[in-house]
Amino acid sequence: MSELNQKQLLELVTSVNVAPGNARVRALVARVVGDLFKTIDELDVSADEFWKAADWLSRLGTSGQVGLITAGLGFDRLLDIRADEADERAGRSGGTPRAIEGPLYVAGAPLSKVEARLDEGNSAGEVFVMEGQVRTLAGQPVAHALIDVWHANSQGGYSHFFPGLKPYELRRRIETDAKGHYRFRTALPPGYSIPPNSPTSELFEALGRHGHRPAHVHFLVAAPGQRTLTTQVNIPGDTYIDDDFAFATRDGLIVELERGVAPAGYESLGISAPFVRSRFDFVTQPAATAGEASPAARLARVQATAGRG
Ligand code: MBD
Ligand code: FE
Repeated sequence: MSELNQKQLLELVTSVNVAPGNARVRALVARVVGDLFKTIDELDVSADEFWKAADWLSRLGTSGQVGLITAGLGFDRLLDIRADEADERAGRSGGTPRAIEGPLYVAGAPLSKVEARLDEGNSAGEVFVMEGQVRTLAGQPVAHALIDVWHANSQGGYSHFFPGLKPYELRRRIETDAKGHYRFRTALPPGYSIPPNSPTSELFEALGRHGHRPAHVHFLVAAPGQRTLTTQVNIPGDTYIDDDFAFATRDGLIVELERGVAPAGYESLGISAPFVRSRFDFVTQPAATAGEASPAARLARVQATAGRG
């Protein structure tokens, strides 16, 4: 092959092909590779630095922590900001704000009607009940909405990602009643921290950043004809409530806690002593397309559209 300068190399890398390939992928790769070539040149990246980064990426991939890095570097929130901007341009507003899904969702949690216990009797932490209604923008109840809820245990760990939890522990799907009502019992969660001694912690240490999220509970709320809502609520009083490593906390998503609520009426959730309650209604927008009403989380969405570029 002939001698090449940097510019000629980039030109070649982004143009050689034996088939058209996928135009969108080609455009994105050309842009990203071009930006990286430029970064390497302008910041005078050494070969050792480059291969150290490549090794980190390989280890990140095998660790399954790519989603922690996307969240911690702001990409997940960026996509939400862009979705909010697109909504504003389209004149769509109102309802419960969206908040990032995060990397720790697992599809297929056990399904119950109207109420559920997420903690499976494993009651470390304060007894916490969240209850409310799913409503439309016009205030109508959303009958038989599906609420997928998941959160961390008292150690800040999520089932399927952290040792010592049962499959689907602290994960449930709850179908609301005809009036859109739901309620669940669980243990009031603490915050989350990125795993120590991991590719993720290596990067955050090098950036001089912490890897903590304030206490939160995740939701995916879906119903026919309604736009699927991915959101999170935050528990007030957490040190990191305004300093989330994933930049995902939002106004309107910090719940109020009522402490010392009398147990009467909560017997079916195994409650016989005062507990902590939060009332929270989810308000969903009308779906503009059938796809918007799909109950699929982000991974299932991309898998469903795989091959469409
Ligand atoms: C979490 O629990 C989380 O919600 C996000 C967004 C990133 C890492 C851990
Ligand atoms: Fe989380």
